[in-house]
Amino acid sequence: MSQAESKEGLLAEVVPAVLPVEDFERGPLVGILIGSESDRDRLQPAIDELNERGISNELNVLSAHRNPQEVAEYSSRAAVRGVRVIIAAAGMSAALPGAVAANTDLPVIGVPLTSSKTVAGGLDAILSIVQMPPGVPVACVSLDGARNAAILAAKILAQGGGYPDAPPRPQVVS
Ligand code: AIR
Repeated sequence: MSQAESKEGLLAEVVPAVLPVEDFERGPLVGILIGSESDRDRLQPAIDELNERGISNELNVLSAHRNPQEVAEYSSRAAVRGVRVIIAAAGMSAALPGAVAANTDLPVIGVPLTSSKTVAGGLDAILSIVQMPPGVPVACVSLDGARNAAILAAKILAQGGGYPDAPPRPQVVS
């Protein structure tokens, strides 16, 4: 097999300016970002929902304000790693979903979070996520709506044939 026919060769042709081939590491279908370690518990319902549906996921702690370069790097590499949806959650001045969307064409689902430090009960985070400028959309679920973000991610994946082989969901019999 020639270099051009190999996975590395094809990748180098498709994304030469985005990512050195040696840095390529396969990622999950859903990438979850949180702005702080203090947000972790509020995102657990999203992880539980994705796991129950058999959807691969990863969680990274990256703040739009404290780690802006890492956020840009993660976001710009996500698609080529195989990530198909990004869930970004933050409290207070929640720039994270927007900062992610500025660096990727993948769909971004924002989760506004309550925070012990908020002065606005979470409305600050909601407005930060909802009020994106024209041309850079992010979806926004309800305050602390981590589970809904995961369900929405599953629906997005189902549209593109990216839905993995998952065990059947338990049927609710009423
Ligand atoms: N945050 C962190 N960087 C930017 C923002 N908006 C958010 C976190 C968390 C809140 O600030 O998402 O909800 C408080 O973070 P910490 O680390 O001080 O507990």
